[in-house]
Amino acid sequence: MSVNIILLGPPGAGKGTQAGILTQTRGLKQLSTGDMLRAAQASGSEMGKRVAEVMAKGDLVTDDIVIGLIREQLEQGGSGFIFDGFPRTLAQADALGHLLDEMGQGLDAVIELKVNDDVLVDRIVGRAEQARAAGQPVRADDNAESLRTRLMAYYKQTSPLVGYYHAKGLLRGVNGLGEIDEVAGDIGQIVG
Ligand code: B4P
Repeated sequence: MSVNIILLGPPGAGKGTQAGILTQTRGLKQLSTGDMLRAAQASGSEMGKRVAEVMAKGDLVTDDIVIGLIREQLEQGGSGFIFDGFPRTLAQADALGHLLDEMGQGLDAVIELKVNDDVLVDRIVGRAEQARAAGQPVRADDNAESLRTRLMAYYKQTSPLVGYYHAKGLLRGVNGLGEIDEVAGDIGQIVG
């Protein structure tokens, strides 16, 4: 049976990590707006150039751009999606609801990964240090200053989605502080 799931949580909560695991274990299709935006930048497209500075600072990209990216993916059809880092605003959440409605589909669960700020900072700084040590490129937004902006954007613009989805009976909280496998196990119990 295919399910549509949202992974919600602050930067570094492990949304991308857990979405990757779900694609392997459940065959769900990962729709990561962060990855799509980074791919647009890497391609040198006009849109990629427009979002580069916003993302490097840690601010949210405009709703119309990210909703457009998700619409393109959903128009290709299918079911069994894992929305990774989308929606991040109430406008995006409303748009997703309409897009799924049009496809005759809905959401099965919204999984909130709960991690405290200290751990988020350690993880993101750790990822930057690991990349540097391996001679790999460091994400432009993986630095202390951008992270502060990313956290502020989360608490101001994205955290209202917790109440929004709770009211719809879809919200499931998961402790994101455990080892990656432990968190995956808890998510697996929800996804079924
Ligand atoms: P994203 O790409 O979505 O990145 P993120 O929220 O910062 O990280 P995520 O939670 O996926 O953490 P990860 O698994 O990588 O967004 C980047 C930017 O794109 C945004 O700031 C914004 O500018 C833009 N954007 C994206 N979507 C948008 C939208 N819808 N609207 C507007 N703008 C949008 O994990 C981080 C690190 O922690 C990794 O090193 C990982 O290995 C480690 N880790 C994960 N789980 C762990 C665990 N359990 N224990 C220990 N370490 C763990």
